[in-house]
Amino acid sequence: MDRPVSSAFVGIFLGLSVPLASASAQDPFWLHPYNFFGEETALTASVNLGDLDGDGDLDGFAVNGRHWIQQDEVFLNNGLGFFRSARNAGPDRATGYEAALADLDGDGDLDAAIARDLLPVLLLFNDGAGHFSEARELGPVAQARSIAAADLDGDGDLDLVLVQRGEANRYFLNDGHGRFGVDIELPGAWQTIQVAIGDVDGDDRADLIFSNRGGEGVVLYRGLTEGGFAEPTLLGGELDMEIRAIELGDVTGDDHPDIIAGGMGAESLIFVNDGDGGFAQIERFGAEADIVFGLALADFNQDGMTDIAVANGGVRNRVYLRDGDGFVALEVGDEASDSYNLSVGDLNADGRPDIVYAVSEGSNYTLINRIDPD
Ligand SMILES: [Ca+2]
Ligand SMILES: [Ca+2]
Ligand SMILES: [Ca+2]
Ligand SMILES: [Ca+2]
Repeated sequence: MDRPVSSAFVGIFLGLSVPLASASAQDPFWLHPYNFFGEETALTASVNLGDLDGDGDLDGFAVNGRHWIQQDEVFLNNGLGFFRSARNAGPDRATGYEAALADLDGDGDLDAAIARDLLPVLLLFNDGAGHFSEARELGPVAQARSIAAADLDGDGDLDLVLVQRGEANRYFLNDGHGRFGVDIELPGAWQTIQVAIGDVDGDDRADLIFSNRGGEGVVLYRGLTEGGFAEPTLLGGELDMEIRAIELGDVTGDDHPDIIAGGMGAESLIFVNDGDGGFAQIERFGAEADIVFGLALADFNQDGMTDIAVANGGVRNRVYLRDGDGFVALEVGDEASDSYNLSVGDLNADGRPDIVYAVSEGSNYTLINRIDPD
């Protein structure tokens, strides 16, 4: 059963919205009262985007609870970029940090694999209309913090990489029908929080990059052409900084994916890809005030250069627009928010990438991109 989104909250907010309304005419990232969604008590850890009900617009899949027990939710886009109705995702309340949205069973719709704290992964299969009632568990009980889907073995179906804080991270190979009979532990164990996947060295094999808490740095596992992964490499040596967020994408403009690592009380890092998947050069960006829990990449101002949006815990969120060799910083979003993660996608189909912030102790919200192309 679908339910309307947060009308009580919006009503209260509208009564107090004078500063917002006056600022909104100029804001490059528009925060309308209808952009807030989800209960403030839901402890949302992440909201991922995908067309879940098959009507062509991007919907949100919110994983709620973190290491407490809450109900995950699907938020449906009304076609104009607003999440105005919600439904439960999955049959039960549980812990949870993140969902990978991918067609796991090969029937053409997006399914969800959810990383849950001290519970196995939950696989939820989409009926094609955005209902996730068929559930199956996968893997061991661990402090799962993140999960991502990619074709790791090159057989055309989407496999899963699971982050297990304090234990070996692992991956599961798909048989093409959403069954994951192969479960492999990667060597090494860290306080891993996030994973990014992509081909950094151009051999058409997916490589894995993990970010670790506690000053344990950033670790790269190269995918091997014969299958499996090489022994891990620690990037940048002993970095002596707290890193939770990791992303992969070409920021320097040479078409080779760079590795972006978020700083917490420190500037963030770009490990610059030398074109062969070497990362000896490190650039810094951002502010020492940033407390980066999440990173997302997009060309927000459509100038051909990739920009970086960060989700900050306890301080203002920021978007860093790439400008030559540096960045121009924009403060964005709700001043009061304490963001835990973010996603990027074109919510209102105007060609401009918008932002969704997941707020653990407050309402989630979207920001509609209104930057005119250069
Ligand atoms: Ca949709
Ligand atoms: Ca499917
Ligand atoms: Ca595969
Ligand atoms: Ca740009």
